[in-house]
Amino acid sequence: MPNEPNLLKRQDIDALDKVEAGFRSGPLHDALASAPELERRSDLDRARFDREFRFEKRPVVLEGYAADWPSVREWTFHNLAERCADVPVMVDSYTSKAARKMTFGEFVTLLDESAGDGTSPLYLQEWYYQTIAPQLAPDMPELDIAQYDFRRDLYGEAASTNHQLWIGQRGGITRLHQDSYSVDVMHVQIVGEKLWHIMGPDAELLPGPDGEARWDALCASPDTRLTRFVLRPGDALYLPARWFHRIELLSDSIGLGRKCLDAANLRAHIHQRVGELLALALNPDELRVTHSELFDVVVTRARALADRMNVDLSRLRQ
Ligand SMILES: O=C(O)CCC(=O)C(=O)O
Repeated sequence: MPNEPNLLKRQDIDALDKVEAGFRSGPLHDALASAPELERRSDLDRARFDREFRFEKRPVVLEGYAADWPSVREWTFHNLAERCADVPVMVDSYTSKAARKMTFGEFVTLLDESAGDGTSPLYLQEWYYQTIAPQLAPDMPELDIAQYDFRRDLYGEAASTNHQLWIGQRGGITRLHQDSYSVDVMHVQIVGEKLWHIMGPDAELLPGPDGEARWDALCASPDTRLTRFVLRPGDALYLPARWFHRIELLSDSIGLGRKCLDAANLRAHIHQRVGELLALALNPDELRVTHSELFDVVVTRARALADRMNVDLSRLRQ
């Protein structure tokens, strides 16, 4: 432990298991109930949002901001299943042992059959639906507050519209993490409710004198800025780059995640992207061993980016 001053920023599976265990029992779990609630605002237009939150890098829930979206007004698991019956999806993709392919129709049938049977909740995480189920896109119109997303200028239209749906059963969890590449998170709740715990980018998990992780210190430290809130249908969340977040489904739930690159974070974004590509190009064998869980993800992301940017991987220049 003394050599691991900040478990929160470690990426390996053991460290992530310890972090998750801290959320389930012990001092962190006990303190979470009294964490302050995130500010909720229903009076923000784009200019005010920019001024009071984005330029200040302050998270906020924009209450009811997407309440008139067709998806928020009309979607149910079953009407989605009728519209996407044969679309292939990868369920529980975040848990390598549980990950499995099925059609969206089969996924919804499985949700019905397994509800309340005591098995692990099913979660279709990070579903990039736009290319495979484009019929859903008009139900989730662009947010005007997200127009600052610089990825369109950097990578082109297709690469910038990689929004994801998160569809799962009550009890499903997305573990504490930070999004890569210094992008802001925008998340719209469509169906059901989700509990979010967020922590500032400077959150530190320092060992105490006995060498054990001091979870209680995590709650008390102002740098951590541990905050909680429930996202309800029609709510939109703005979470600035590098904030940690952990999500728990309070009911069966559908949410839309989209990322925004703030031009203010461009330097950090490019640095991380280029760093990752250089590591892949120059050090693949070692990375495969030291980052076995992450390696394939990074390669897949790099391939998707090349594809969306029309990069011919068999050529050096074009
Ligand atoms: O809703 C979830 O389970 C996770 C969402 C998330 O991590 C995101 O939108 O960045």
